[in-house]
Amino acid sequence: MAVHNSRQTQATIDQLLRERILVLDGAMGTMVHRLNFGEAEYRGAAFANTPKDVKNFIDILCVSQPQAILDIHNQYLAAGADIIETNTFGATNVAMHDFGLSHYVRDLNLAACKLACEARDEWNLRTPDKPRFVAGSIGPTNRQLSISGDVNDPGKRTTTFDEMIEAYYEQIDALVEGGVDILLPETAFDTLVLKTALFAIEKYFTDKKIRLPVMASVTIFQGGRTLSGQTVEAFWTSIQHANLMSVGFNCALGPSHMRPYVEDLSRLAPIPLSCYPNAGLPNAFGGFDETPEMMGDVLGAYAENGWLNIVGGCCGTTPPHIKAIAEAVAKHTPRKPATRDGFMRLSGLEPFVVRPETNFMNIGERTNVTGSKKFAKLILDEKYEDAIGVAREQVESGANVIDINMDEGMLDGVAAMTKFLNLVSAEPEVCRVPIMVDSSKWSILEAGLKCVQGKGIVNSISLKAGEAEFLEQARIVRRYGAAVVVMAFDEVGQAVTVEDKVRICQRAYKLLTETVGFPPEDIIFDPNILTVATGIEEHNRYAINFIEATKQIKALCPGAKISGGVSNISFSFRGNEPVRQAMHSAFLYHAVKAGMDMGIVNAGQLPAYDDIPKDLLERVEDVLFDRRPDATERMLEFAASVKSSGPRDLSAELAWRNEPIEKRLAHALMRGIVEYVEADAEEARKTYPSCLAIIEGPLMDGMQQVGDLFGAGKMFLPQVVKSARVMKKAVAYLLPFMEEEKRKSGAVDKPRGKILLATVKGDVHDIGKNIVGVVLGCNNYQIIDLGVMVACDKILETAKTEGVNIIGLSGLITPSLDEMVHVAREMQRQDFNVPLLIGGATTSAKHTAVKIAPQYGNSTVHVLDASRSVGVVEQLLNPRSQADFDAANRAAQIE
Ligand code: THG
Repeated sequence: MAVHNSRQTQATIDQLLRERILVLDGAMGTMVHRLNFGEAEYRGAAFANTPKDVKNFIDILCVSQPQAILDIHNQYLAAGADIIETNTFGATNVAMHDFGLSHYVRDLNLAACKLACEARDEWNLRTPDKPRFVAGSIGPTNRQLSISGDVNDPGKRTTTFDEMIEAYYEQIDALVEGGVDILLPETAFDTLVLKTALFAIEKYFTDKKIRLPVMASVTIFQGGRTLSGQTVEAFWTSIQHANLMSVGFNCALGPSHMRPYVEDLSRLAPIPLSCYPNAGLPNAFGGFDETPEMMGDVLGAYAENGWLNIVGGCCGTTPPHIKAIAEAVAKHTPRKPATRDGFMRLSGLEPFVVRPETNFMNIGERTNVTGSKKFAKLILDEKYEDAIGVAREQVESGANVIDINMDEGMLDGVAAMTKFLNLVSAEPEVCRVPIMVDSSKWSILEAGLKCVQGKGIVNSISLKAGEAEFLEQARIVRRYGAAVVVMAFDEVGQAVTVEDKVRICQRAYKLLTETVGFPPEDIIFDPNILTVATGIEEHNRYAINFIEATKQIKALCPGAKISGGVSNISFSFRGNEPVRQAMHSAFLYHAVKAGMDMGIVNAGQLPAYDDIPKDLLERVEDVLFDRRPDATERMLEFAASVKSSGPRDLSAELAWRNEPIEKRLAHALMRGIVEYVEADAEEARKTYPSCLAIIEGPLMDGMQQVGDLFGAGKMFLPQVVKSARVMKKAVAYLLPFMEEEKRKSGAVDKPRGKILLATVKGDVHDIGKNIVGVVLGCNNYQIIDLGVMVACDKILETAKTEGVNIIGLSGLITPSLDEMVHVAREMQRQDFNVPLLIGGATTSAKHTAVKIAPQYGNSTVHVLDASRSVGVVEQLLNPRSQADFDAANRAAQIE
């Protein structure tokens, strides 16, 4: 077994990275697909009897065709690669489970390492002055943690944080034992999944007392977001805690499309940057067109701009590409990593940076079961959709972060936190802000951390149970990459005096920065905002003490921030909102001047300090600053005379409610707002001739707009999924009326047609297919969804026994295109006469026309996105439009 000197490797790589731009290898899949292996070759002798088909699971070739993989490694090394990747992209339990090979994870990773390391060692002997390295490839798997796999249930997840940790840990263990020099989690499209890989790596390093360089690589799509919706900066913020050798991009886009994002990340990251794009965007046939020269030109220009430290290729690139890229960057000096600015950086889908000039950060308090009766009732009644509305209101009212607390005796806090946060992840307008997980129970805090892809805040830890627990919890928070609120508590209790507040915070600061290595900018002290004007004399100085402690802590603990629960100050005036709000504003005005950086507040309910009526302000400040012995008395007297100023002005937010019904439905679909859709559907029923006319008119028009915006990169997936839910809700509301209409018109109550949907063999992607299923289902078609990785035989057999009217095939990866051609050919051979629909990310009208349609005599139609599926299906099944539609489709395909 390879015994490494990992510290030596790190030092060598660090030195090389300062000297020149390092070259990573190119695609494994592209090279393998050229060899045209069939099922038999994929299986080889070792897997001759494995029950499931393994074709296109390229990792398995490390065992069944080792020489082929070794050859590819050697070709890349000959082309000039400094780093080659093991052929282990899919070699985790999570992904291998689908092939029935869970038990083989370890052996497969070891076999892959053996090949890559053998190639590396041979070249290192041959050219000792050019050291070569092996990076263990760790793929994203086919599971997501930030995105639901089920349009009907946005809170549903196909895996858990802990399951992913376990799966990655197993792979990492085998890769390290197999002798890799670097670990490389790559093609990350859900940051939370990447965080599990980084978490597992850190855990592994700690357990085994070893440390290897780690590169992390993300995949972004047009529009500059990850699949799970994060911007580049938000993504970087989410993983900046991991001790990385480099960060960068791979896959999805060609080099020229990556330009603005490479530039962004280059400006941000204080560590080396990697970039290994595809050879352009996939063409209509799922191939990649950029030549070695083209890629060399673009990447050479990036190098010239000083943006690169590591460069290579992803899908569609070959040894000639790597050679051209290596030559193009050779003459340029490597990028100098950005300097660290020491600002606190948080993220949701978008970044939030606390800069010196950031005035004050609002943390929305209302998503708290102990802080809001309304929210508590919604959660206890399991009305999660409405509870999400509370979060949305906070964000719309200007909350920069939302505080979420599920500490209620009647609740299973861990379950409620998990469920609520998973639902929040499906609401781009809510989860664009960072999350503060608030609980007095550690288990709930940790459950929360497992659900946020952004960089959030833990609220809170403290020294109340002693140093050991405090240190342990701080280390775990750090491993999750969150910032932390530290309450001014110690073993004796809550700090009330200025001296105690300062002493405890200083002690915590020293422990965190010196013992744990916690970055000072990620520490937030809460020196306890306690209630004033209680009638108890000892409470009179609580506001003053907080403000004075804030000044001293800021001076003594450089970089640390100050926060507090602002509404606590005014509990004595419960029920008198105007007085409470005036107290909050006045308190904040002074506390922020003293250095308070953020506060948990009722966002949107803070009057401007200057707008507080002068007589009220005088009495408020008398109380806050303990200016006269009768301050509380006078405040109470005055409070009785202060009336509520009425509800806040919702008119601007709800202006869209005054638009005509069509616009309202489109707005709701586009923004994913479910609240009013039933009322609007009801209203539409009054003016439209039938429910179906509403579905096919304004609702489908709205979906069409969503489809167009998605296609143009102006909306991203979570939003589209939300839109689908609004659609579903509207349709669910209309369905009973439709039945009624049908009964009245004497029509038989049966679905409008049976449609079979399947993701083809070798492919596990199904988000688009599921959306199509929902949209068609909403339109009263009966959907038979066979799921993912469905073999041709099964599709055709089911189609026959079920007597379906249409077959729809879906796929995302390039080999799926060939599989679709195969299915079309089989349909022809077996004399099928139902239309065939083709959809999915790599499919295109062109590929369908040139490669698939010619195989099959009946209508073969490419469907661009889910929003078009209903129109296509309807025209194909309606005897009146069928012939015209088919003729038009054929004419377009011939062209
Ligand atoms: N420090 C830290 N975290 C905290 C607090 C703190 N988390 C919880 C709390 N304190 C901050 N959040 C709130 C939320 C609501 C109210 C006060 C503090 C509040 N609620 C109304 C009330 O109780 O009168 C409820 C009104 C309603 O039901 O609508 O005042 O100090 N780190």
